[in-house]
Amino acid sequence: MALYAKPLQLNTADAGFEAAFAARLHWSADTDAAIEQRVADILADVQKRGDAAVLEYTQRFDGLQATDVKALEITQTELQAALDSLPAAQREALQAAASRVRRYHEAQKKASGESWSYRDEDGTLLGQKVTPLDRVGIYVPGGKAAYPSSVLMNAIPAHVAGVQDIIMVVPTPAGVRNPLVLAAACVAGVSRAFTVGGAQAVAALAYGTATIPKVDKITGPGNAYVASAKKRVFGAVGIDMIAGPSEILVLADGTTPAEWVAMDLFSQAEHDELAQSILLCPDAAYIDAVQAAIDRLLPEMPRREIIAKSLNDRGALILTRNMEEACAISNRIAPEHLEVSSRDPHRWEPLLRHAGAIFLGAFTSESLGDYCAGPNHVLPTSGTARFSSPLGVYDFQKRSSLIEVSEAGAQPLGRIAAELAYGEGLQAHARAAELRLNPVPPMRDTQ
Ligand code: HSO
Ligand code: ZN
Repeated sequence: MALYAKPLQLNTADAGFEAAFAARLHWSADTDAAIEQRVADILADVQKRGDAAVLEYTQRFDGLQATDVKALEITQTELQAALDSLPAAQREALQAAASRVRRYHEAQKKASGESWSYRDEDGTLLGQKVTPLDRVGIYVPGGKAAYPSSVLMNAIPAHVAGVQDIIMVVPTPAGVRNPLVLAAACVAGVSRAFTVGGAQAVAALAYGTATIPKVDKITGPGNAYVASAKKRVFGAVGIDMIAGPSEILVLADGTTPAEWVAMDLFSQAEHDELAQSILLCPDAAYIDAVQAAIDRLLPEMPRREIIAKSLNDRGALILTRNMEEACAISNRIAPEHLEVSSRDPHRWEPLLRHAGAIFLGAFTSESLGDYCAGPNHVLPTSGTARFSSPLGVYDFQKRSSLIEVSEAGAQPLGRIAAELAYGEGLQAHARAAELRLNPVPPMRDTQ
């Protein structure tokens, strides 16, 4: 069978554009009822039987034989040994990526993650105190999609935020550990790691067992079981997001070599058959050149089967009337990754409002952002960039309001509060405010 990748070609000037565009974008997050039920059972069982249940599921699903969950812990010595035994080039790349990601998140903390306060003229203090979460759990997928880069992207912002305990869980089928994942955990400052995965790992982190500590928030991607488990434990603990398939949108003015853009589309498509790669461009000849580059380059790609399926089922090359229209369509899609592959990216950037990450200019391939530019690669998918943000230091912090009312400040505030409290029929509220007035007024009836 000939292998080809022909993303759907659309033209915004065609009458059928809107319908074809909507159909191509559509992705259903429908969950499977059987998975939901199994996950609910596993969560309840781990909550009830703790370590014993974790051990049983780990044996059953991952074929890991152990007599006790303690034996599933990866020690700091083992994490360090994994780092030490990497080939030097890989170790250096991991460390270089980690330090750039750390620097970016430190800047993020400085810009928006610090406590602040101000005083009224009468001395009353108002402010916001920012504190890190005490303990977080990081889920790292095993198997096909075991990404050491995702260990960095989850653990480093937690570490920068000041989280004391970062607990990593990673499924380890048949006990085969991924040395790059362990090395990344070491570099990123993970405190403890367990070779446990699936819904049972999420349950252990959410409820705690004798061996695995209960955390305050669980972050990190996972399969359908993990996603379902995270949704169910939300409330008992915080979660980051439920990620859909990965996406890239390239907005091109036709000045970037077509091979570069074709490879950027491939780089997202190779993640997953459900991944979505879209090109928006006002130049029909350039769209043909990208399609020709796809035809030329695909046969060389080891993951060509996945790439082809992703591009054929979900990809699109869209001819627009002009760059302004391309920007407007990009805003409607609100893509996870948006490349502005243009000679003049700063001309278009002000028009772009909704995207997880915006990559400006021909040299900024998404893959640089995936690994080492600095910003986080855990990004909102499926249009959720309309209302949410990349994973960041702020996801590992929380805020408390601070109020200190001076005696002078209690006078005007007491009168305002009492008036509103009587209006709400809440006399104790009114009196609590009035007792601090000088002189204390007589008590009123509520109206
Ligand atoms: N593009 C992926 C992240 C990743 N890429 C990890 C390579 N490794 C989701 O944003
Ligand atoms: Zn990627």
